Amino acid sequence: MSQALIGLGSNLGDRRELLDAAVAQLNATDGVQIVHVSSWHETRPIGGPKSQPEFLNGAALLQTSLSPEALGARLQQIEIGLGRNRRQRWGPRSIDLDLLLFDDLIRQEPTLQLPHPRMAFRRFVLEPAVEIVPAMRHPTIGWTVSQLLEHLNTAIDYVAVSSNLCASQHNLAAIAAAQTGWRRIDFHGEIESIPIDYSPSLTQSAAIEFLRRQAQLLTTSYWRHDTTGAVSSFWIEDLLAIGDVLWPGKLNAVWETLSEAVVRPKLLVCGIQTSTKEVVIGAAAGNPNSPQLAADIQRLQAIQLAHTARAQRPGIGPVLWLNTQDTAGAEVELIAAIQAMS
Ligand code: PH2
Ligand code: MG
Ligand code: MG
Repeated sequence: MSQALIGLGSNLGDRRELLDAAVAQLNATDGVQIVHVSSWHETRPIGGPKSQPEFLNGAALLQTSLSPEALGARLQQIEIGLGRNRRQRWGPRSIDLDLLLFDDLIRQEPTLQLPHPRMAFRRFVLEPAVEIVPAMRHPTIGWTVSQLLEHLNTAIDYVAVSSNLCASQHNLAAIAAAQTGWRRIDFHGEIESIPIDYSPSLTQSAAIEFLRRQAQLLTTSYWRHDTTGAVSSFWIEDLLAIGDVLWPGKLNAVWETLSEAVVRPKLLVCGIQTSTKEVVIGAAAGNPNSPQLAADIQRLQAIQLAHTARAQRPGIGPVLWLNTQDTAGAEVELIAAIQAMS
């Protein structure tokens, strides 16, 4: 038997009746028993068309002998039976049933993503979920549902837009700042868009100097007399990922002396490195005929891997993963994620 956490939402028709019907149909499914259902929460619509109706959101814990694929298919079947049609992403819907957690499974497939990729920063998901499964753990972030919600309630308003976003981090940080009214923090170094535009001429001592300057921009004392939040067009661990590959242990040793005073992002925004194409373009932009190109590409790939490993390690908190090929889509995702936290 597995435990599955489901998110429920409705903003069309008799929302309460539709949600209750979905729960009843789930419970009547062979191999599924409902264990707990949260109360229904009235929530502001996040993303999608303007002036769509308010949502009613909830969460349900169920016990199941079904596979995650079979449960996902059953959720869709119930959605269709209750009049759901998928005309528009994040558009109004009679019923939305999302598989949030399935035991501690981690799956990254087009048809099945576990945990749900946006659950960790959505208040409309976490507030109902904490009523029924406060101690259920998010398997990649490593925090419980209760800790995730506590994070939204207490973390300093600071969004870090990683420079692994292939130079779109500046635009995205500007959009996030405009959306929130928060201050922008830009780092104007010689290596603005690390690690994609990583320059082989970066020395260890320059990297340490940049790390110190970035840390200074992010010290808690910087926030002390200021009530608004901030958005940075870098993540301080961008540099550490370069260090992991080029000078193992060296930047980390410096970071240990600085890290305590540095504000951690409430939300980290990172690019998903889907192919090596970006790497090749980034490297070739410098010198397409360089005999060093193959070695540079290999190093860049290692830096990207180190970067992803850092962003995925437990304790980092919620991460919004963006497709670096889809700039317009990334903006929409980022705005919605920031709204979903408030
Ligand atoms: N679902 C979405 C997008 N926006 N907003 C609220 N308040 N509640 C939702 O369930 C919701 C949303 C995509 O599934
Ligand atoms: Mg949904
Ligand atoms: Mg859905």
